[in-house]
Amino acid sequence: MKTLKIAIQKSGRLNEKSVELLKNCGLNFENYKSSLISPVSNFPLEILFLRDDDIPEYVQDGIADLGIVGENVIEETEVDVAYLQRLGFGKCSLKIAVPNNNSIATLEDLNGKAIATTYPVILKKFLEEKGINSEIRTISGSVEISPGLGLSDAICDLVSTGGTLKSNGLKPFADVMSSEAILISNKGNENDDLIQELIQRIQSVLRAKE
Ligand code: PRT
Ligand code: ZN
Repeated sequence: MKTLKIAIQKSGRLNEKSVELLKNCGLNFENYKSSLISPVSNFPLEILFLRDDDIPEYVQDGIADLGIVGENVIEETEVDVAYLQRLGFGKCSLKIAVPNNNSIATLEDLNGKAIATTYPVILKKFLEEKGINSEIRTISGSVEISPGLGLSDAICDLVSTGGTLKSNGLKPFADVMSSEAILISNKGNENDDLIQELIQRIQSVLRAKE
């Protein structure tokens, strides 16, 4: 019999909620922090624990049949996957933020300015749509300190409570995208019986939470 594979985040903001959702679906598995793969004992499914950045490509390439990952990561990796279900956790927004005491008042003011981000693909599309010509500085983390260091005029980063922006003297300026965790599958496999069975279970868990 066929066994499905679902990729979820190994550790980080989406791990706990992803595990909880699958457990609430009645799936029995060990959640060993050290292992990469955990078999489910009462459903033909294996759970792959991965870095979130790798999940969209694993699903696109069919190494995993399903994945749970933030919409922001899917959009940034530009993969071709099927969006099956929004999951209602991991909610955040990708925003452009500027230093509090700054003369940037309109989007046009970002012309010629440097924006630091870990989301260059999404930011580039946004700026192109708005007809704004900024310099995108791609960095791998700690984006919020870059204006203070003189490395950029603005940043584009994920925001949930807004506390990180505030404590770095920044204020939200423009919304680029909103995001939450999403269940994705390899395109063309959406109607597979086992996948449909899992979607049904996930939807009833979500409905029970409403
Ligand atoms: O190790 P791995 O690569 O798997 O994880 P990661 O470190 O890349 O990602 P992780 O665990 O930080 O986030 C996973 C996903 O959670 C993201 O891709 C988003 O979809 C979602 N998410 C929800 C967030 C946030 N909220 C969030 N607030 N991801 C990151 N943040 C960061 C943000 O970058 C900023 O540094 O939290 C800070 C801002 O938070 P506030 O509350 O101060 O606004
Ligand atoms: Zn990551």
